[in-house]
Amino acid sequence: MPPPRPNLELYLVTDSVNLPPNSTVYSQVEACLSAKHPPTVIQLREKHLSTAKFIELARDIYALTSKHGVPLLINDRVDVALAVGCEGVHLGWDDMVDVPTARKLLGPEKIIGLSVSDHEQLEKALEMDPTYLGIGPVFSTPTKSDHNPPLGTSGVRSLLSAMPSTMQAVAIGGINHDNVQRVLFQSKDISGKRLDGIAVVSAIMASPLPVGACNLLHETINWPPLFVPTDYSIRAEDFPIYRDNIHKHKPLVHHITNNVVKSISANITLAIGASPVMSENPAEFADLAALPNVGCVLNMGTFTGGRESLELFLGALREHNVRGNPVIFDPVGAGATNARREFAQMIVGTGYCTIIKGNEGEIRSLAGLETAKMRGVDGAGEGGSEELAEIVHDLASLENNIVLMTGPKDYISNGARTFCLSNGSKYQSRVTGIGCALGSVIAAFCAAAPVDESLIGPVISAVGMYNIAAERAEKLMEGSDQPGKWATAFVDCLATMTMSNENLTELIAAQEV
Ligand code: 3NM
Ligand code: MG
Repeated sequence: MPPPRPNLELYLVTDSVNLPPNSTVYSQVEACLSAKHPPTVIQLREKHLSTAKFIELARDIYALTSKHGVPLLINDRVDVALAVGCEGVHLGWDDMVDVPTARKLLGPEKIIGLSVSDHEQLEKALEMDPTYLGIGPVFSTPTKSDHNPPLGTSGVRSLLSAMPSTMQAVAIGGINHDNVQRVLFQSKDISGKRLDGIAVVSAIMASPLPVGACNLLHETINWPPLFVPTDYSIRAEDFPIYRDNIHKHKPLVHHITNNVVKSISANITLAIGASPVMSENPAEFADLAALPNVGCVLNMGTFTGGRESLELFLGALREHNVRGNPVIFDPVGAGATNARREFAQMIVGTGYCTIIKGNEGEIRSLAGLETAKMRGVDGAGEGGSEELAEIVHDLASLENNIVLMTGPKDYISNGARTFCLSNGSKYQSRVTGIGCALGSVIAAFCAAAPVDESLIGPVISAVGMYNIAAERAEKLMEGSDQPGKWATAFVDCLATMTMSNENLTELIAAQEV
């Protein structure tokens, strides 16, 4: 008898506390089962019912679920599952019985799920051979008051990669139709191990329209996310088009950026033909994100720390993620202090950063690698070029996004292909804000690009154009050392840059690593 392999795609956990008016657990489950896309498995979770009442409710629900062929699991109570004869149980670590005992009581055909929230639990869980694991909480959730610290998608991924490929897993905690695509997409690990589904309580149980909630979740899970490229090809003949698209679409770049670089970022955004907006008012994030051709720059250079500043960044990230807008995250100084490293990791773990851009120290820090002790935020480079290309590639592949490491050479990867640009000017690191404002230019290129295309082309194009303008401005200095004058000349060069008269075909073709 092979062990059961339930379809865990949309896993509903019931809750009698946050029901909408005039509904019951029974009526919500009944409605869900009538949906075009009902939950694929249902767990009955009752923390306060007497055994007799629990069995009575479970029998009623089982009559519904068995009619629709949806497996019913009972939270914690093996005795209730036995009394009802349903498909299995879901256990936690403080529950009455452990997995081996439940297996003995229920027999080999029943489903036995187990919750895990860290590596220590995972290790113990794997010894007990449950049918599937419930990983959580992904996000902080009011539905379960005593939950463990949130894992973020990076925490889920880390647990997934420590599981054998045959072990089934769902994630739970704060998942809803806004974030489900991102949770599934980002939790995928480097070897391709992915979640078998997601579990929700309030996204369905607290909804006054549970049928719509089920169908919407099903569709969101099965549709390609807005931010996932469908095309990884890079055609150099598109480069002039990416540039022209900025004039054509006049993208808006929403910045939450640091106080030192606001003015130069705004001027450079304007110079290339895009519009900057520096908004740190959460009340307008949703409206800004809903505009056409919008990109977002999140730069933590002068973050103040604490809950409020984290909420500010996460609020913008959430709104732009929901719309599928490109978000470029600049983890300024991420390797310099613990507070910065933690802040950067919270952002990357809680939202989807389409592009992460940083210097060597910052990217190393985000990749969880040792960083040489950094003194300011302008982290010094030390790695060889092969090593740097590999770090950039691995981080992009892990995050399923694009990573750019700036420095004497710029490395760009989407986890599939990695490019290196060697052009640019020494002045780029001598005038403050020039590095940060590259983020604005990249955001503009990406926001103006066609929605379903890979953004690696626009990113390479933006960096290439930026470097060429920097070289041209340097030539105008005629050898004398004039960083101030260079900065002005650079903005002017950017304003007049077109890509068509640059031989970027050669630049790119020669530089794939
Ligand atoms: N278990 P919602 S979190 C039942 O971390 C449960 O194991 C969790 O509710 C865990 O979908 C959770 O409303 C509640 O956020 C999830
Ligand atoms: Mg439990």
